Amino acid sequence: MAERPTKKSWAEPFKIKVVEPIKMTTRDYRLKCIEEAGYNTFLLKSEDVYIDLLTDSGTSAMSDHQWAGMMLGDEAYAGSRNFYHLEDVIRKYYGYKWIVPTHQGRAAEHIISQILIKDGDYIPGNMYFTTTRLHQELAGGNFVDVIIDEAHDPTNEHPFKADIDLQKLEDLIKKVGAEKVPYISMATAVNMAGGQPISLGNLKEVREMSHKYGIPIIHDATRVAENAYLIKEREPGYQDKTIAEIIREICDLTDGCTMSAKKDCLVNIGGFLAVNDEELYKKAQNMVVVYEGLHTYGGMAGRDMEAVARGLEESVEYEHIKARIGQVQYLGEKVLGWDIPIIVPIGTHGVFLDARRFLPHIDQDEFPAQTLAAQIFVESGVRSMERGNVSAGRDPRTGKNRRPALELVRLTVPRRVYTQAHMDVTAEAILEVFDNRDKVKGLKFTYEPEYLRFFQARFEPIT
Ligand code: PLI
Repeated sequence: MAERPTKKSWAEPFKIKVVEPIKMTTRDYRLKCIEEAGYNTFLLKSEDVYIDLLTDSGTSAMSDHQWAGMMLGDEAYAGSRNFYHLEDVIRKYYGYKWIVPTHQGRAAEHIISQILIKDGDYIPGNMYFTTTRLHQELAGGNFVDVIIDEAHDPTNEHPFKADIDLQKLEDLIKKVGAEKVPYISMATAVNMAGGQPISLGNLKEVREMSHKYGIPIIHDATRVAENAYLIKEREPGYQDKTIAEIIREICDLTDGCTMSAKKDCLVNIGGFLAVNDEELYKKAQNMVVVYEGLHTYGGMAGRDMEAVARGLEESVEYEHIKARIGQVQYLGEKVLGWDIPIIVPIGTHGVFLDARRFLPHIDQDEFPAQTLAAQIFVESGVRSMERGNVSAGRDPRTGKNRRPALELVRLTVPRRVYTQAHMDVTAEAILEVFDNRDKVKGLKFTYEPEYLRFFQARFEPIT
């Protein structure tokens, strides 16, 4: 007889209404595909992918309520009713006063960076994100990582690895002077650290420092609901709070946010910038008409804004977020059970394989994580993403690869898209690659673009 369960199972709070077929291909076919894609999973065709864990960005399944909202799109050039609905929802859940819609997160990053950063400024943040740092640098700024050291250690089990090291932050402010620090760049559920949360205890202390030196906090709220769930799970005093209450507490400790709605907000496209300062808002509102579109649609259609508004409301529901993170943890626990090296604690939006320990024979300048992502695709048809030396890019001062401490492959779980069976198949595929890891060889560039090279770079195997 099978063992009786020791804990209660959970299930997704939805049933499936529409399905999209996916196909399994042969290993030979996939080898051809990855060669043609220059060993970069971003350059594969989606139809050649079996289980697509490239990203959780824009890949969510929308609810019937969101799809119904799409039919209520008000496509007026100016003053769309969907914009006002979106504005109301953002004000209600995040509490920011002024909202500038954009087509996605990086457009909001571009606008805030251009407005706030002056040449030679320093922007402290809890680990870099690719597009965020690039926009800060393009505006003349220098990003400085002030996340706690634990975040750079994949084996460290600190429950809030996205916390800011207050000493590092204050040292920087004292060294360069507060006038050279236009804002603190604080992300919730830090992506490049493995989807690790910030604690409210830490954020309150960061807020005190921000007030002490008169430096605002700009929040990357892309996965704020996921961070809120882990606060509820892990931070003393928050167990009885709702996800919505925790989100509001986070946002109230900051001065504005950039948002890629393509993640938490359960849509395929969309984003916004939200701020409390009216002068800043006016500047952003004026800039958005240059780069995106009128200030009541940014880069979104009316129907897209309606889907974001409805998705944001769904994102704060406890049953949704519990199942979402529960599925990521299910996959993580499965691979961890076979001693496959991943980042612990398991994060919010994906399982991050530690390519340094997975492929210890490959030097970081031969791109172990890039290599591993390509190998996983060849062996199984599962698509993942490199988050290591290729993503980190070159140091603009030295021109050398940055060789970040974390060399990761991200198995990112889209929201409401795959079943537990897909997670089982994925875990078994990773195990198979792990068993044959000694044979895998590293990669070298054949083409390296100037900006965000991981998206379009091409490689070939080192023979
Ligand atoms: O892809 P965008 O432009 O909507 O958003 C950029 C962006 C900003 N911040 C964070 C934390 C992100 O994760 C992010 C985009 N992330 C992608 C595309 C990802 O695959 O994780």
